[in-house]
Amino acid sequence: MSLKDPQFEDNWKTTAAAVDEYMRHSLSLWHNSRSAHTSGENGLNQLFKSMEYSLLSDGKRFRPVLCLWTYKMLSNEVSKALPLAMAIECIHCYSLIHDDLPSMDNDDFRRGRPTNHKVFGDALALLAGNSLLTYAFEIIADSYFADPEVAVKLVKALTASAGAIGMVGGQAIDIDRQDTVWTVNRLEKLHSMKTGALIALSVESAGILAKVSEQERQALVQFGNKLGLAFQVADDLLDYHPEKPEVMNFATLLGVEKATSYLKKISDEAIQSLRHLGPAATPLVDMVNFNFDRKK
Ligand code: GRG
Repeated sequence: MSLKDPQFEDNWKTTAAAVDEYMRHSLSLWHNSRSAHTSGENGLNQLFKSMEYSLLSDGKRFRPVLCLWTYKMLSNEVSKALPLAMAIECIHCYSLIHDDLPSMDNDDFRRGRPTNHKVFGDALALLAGNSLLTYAFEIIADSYFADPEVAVKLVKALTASAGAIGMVGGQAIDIDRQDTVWTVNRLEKLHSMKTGALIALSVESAGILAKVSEQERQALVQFGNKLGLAFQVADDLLDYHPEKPEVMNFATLLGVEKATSYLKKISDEAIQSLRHLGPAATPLVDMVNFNFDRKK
């Protein structure tokens, strides 16, 4: 399966376009509802522009699409999960803005254009990341307040995945690079936290919204963890440059051939973990296969 498969490409593009449309509309409503605060305040206007610059830029929307397809598999509709999918993309975008900063990876380009701090400066980029993170929780509260139990469970899942025992913790391990011996187990741990947690969250949170049983939720988490790791291994293979190998890269550690077999193994395991769901899980199986073949 790849984006060259017309049916898959159509489904992906349609879902990603719905996410983009929803995010554009919601952000604009949100911005307008705060116009009393922003009028005449250049700093605030710049902050909103900086948030918009990153959130509405040209990403794959892997996490929101995964969240929406999981929710659709469980409940046969998608619209209720759109705010959740947007909240997850807000957290993802904040992490990319902060990861690109000079004090982290110091990158100049992201999603085919200059990084947020290159356009708005380091300080505003930091604030745009902070605002996108808090905005994610405002979206959850505003959209799911009618079902407080679901809203609280979502907040708990989001904080666990995004915080110190999830993505931020993974980033902390990542920046502590000195005299460290990297094994496959340690790389798995690092990447399961740094990249995998938000991908697993995209699946698990859809389950929470659909009110699945605890047993089903655990099965979704297991699938999400496998897919999250597979996403990072695919990323490492795409990012591997033998002339300047990165130490924390599965392809550097294992070699390209073994890293590809490892990716195949965890992709197969991810697909196996969906077997009990039957044909309803086909879109998620397609996503695993898409990740295996992806070129960006
Ligand atoms: C700074 C708190 C903090 C966390 C940073 C996610 C992350 C943690 C850093 C990103 C570094 C990176 C490039 C990791 C590799 C995997 C990854 C998350 C790639 C970017 O995600 P994609 O490919 O990007 O889904 P798009 O742009 O398509 O959304």
